[in-house]
This record gives sequence, structure tokens and C-alpha cells, in this order.
Amino acid sequence: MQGHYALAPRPDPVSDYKLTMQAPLFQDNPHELETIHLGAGQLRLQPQAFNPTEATDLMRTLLAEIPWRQDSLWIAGREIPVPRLQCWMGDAGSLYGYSGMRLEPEPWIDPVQRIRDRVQALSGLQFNSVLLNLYRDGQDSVAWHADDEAELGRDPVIASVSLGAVRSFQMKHRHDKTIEKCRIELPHGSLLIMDKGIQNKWLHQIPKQKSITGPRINLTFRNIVGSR
Ligand SMILES: O=C(O)CCC(=O)C(=O)O
Ligand SMILES: [Mn+2]
Repeated sequence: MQGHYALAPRPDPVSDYKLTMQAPLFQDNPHELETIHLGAGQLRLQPQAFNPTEATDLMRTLLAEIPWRQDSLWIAGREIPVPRLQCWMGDAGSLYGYSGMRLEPEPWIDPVQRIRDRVQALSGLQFNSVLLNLYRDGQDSVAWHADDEAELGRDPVIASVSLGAVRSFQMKHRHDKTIEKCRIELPHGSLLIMDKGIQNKWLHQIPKQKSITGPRINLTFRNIVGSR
């Protein structure tokens, strides 16, 4: 791929994650949403919600036009930079926060609105806000968590678009250690929907991966309930 950024090769296998999930995901039609059942919840994955040309154009545009911020967390009296850049964007009044951080929304910009339109058309759902993450390379990450903050309401649905380097999205059950972890390699231009029943039962993360040298942008569309 040409351009201002390099896409990294697919990551090395991580042996303790369930690799078998990948085979059916990448054999089926990449233009259709495929359902993956996880206990009482489900994921839906569309590997090519945006074709490679669209996805690359969007990646370049968002790298240049998003007001990326380096936020920090305070842990035990120490200021720790979040290991990625981020931007919270949404309808006026959609205040969001996690781990003690309060985020005021940036106003929507055109390319993000266009991505939202596609996500809404494909999912049949409406979203009033999005958290954009920029993983500059494989040293950036997000730790185990669930998107279960009160402002997202009970049992929220999250729709996640990936652009750029292919990173490993890992999931583990919150309580039942006998349930196998799973891992999905999220392709450039993909849409992953975490449907109802996921956030209250499962945690997810994007681990650091030293072999990844290129950037990845992830947009997680959310719905703030009772926004100001
Ligand atoms: O980058 C990803 O795919 C996940 C990001 C995420 O979990 C979050 O922003 O809450
Ligand atoms: Mn999350």
C-alpha cells in the first residue's frame, strides 16, 4: 500500500488465543456482516465495510484532521499518559468519561459523519458519539476493560471501525475462566459490532505488539443516553 503511512504485516500468532475463529471469518463474503455467537451475546463482523481505497483515504484524512490528544490518567498520585492518542467526538452535550477522565465532545467533522452514516446503514443502529483512538505503532494499546460506563446505558451496543495496521482484538469472559478467550484480527476497513450481552459478560483489549510498526485508527461509535 502506498501513502504517508505503512501498513504493518499481520501480527504473529498469540498461542493462548483461540485461532480457529479466524478461518470462517476470512473465508466468508467480506462484504456481509457475519454473526459470531459468544454465549448469550454476539459479535457481528464485516471485514470490508470500507473497501481498501476508501479505508486508506479515510486513514490519511483522519490522521491529518482529527485533533488528537494525549490524555493522562492519575494512578496512585502519578500522572500516566494513556498509551494511545484519542479524541471524543459527538453531538453537543454527549459528555463521556472513564477511569476518572472527563471528555467534552469535539464537534463532528465530515469524514467521521460519513463513516457514521455507513456504520448506521450497515448495523441498523443510531449512534450520537464516537471515541477515536490512534495507536501510533505496536507500543500503543488499550488494557482489559468493558465499555460499561453509566452514560452508555444498560447493556450498550458498540460499533467499531478499524483502519490501518491489523491489530489483535482479544476478548475474555469476566467471570468464567473455563470459557475460551477469543481473538480477532481486525482488518483495514472492517466493522465489528459488539451487540447486547457482551459488555456485561466480557472484557476486551488491544495488547501491545512489538512487531507492528504502522499506525492504526479505531473508531468506536457509542450512544450516550440522556446527553446534556
Ligand atoms: O481499538 C479497538 O479496537 C478497541 C478500542 C476500545 O476498546 C475502546 O476505545 O474502548
Ligand atoms: Mn472498549
